Amino acid sequence: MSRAVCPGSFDPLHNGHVEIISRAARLFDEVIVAVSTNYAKKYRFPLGERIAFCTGSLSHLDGVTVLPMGSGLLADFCREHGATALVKGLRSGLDFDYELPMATMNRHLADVETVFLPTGSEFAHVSSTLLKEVAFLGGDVQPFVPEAVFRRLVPSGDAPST
Ligand code: COD
Repeated sequence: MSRAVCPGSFDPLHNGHVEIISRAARLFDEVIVAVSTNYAKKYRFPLGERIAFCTGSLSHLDGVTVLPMGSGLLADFCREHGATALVKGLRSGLDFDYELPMATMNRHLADVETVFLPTGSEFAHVSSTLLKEVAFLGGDVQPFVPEAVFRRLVPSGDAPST
């Protein structure tokens, strides 16, 4: 039984995340989506809502569960849940430079391997931070987020007229 963790803030979940988690679910028997809480970080959406976005938008995927990660080490979370791999999406070389030291550290801490999946080109420019800014300024983010997230990012639920 292979078990992997897809970690993130998911503040909020977007379709780039969903795509990577879907692909991870094809590679591993079980995938745990671990939603982080870093008390030094300011989130737009509280943990319960970030978990609800993930649970609601990933329910069609077999073998995928959503759990809070807590505020400790991701390596400890992997050990506690018997996961031997982490799955991360890579949008660019910048992501790789940021992720590589963490991958090496997580292997050192818990003997957990990191599997990098290249992002689909349609999501290579997407991040939670950018979507929050574009939505706040009235841009159309509907193509990039699940419906439930769209309704919270754009409270009227309508795409802005262009
Ligand atoms: N397309 C595909 N994948 C994407 C995209 C996209 N457009 N955007 C993001 N992703 C993937 C990336 O793999 C990313 O890692 C993941 O989705 C989650 O993205 P975010 O932005 O929600 O999450 P982050 O980057 O804020 O999450 C960081 C972690 C929670 C993974 C990190 O802070 C962590 O490991 N924290 C635990 C503390 C710890 O152990 N620290 C020591 C590390 S060695």
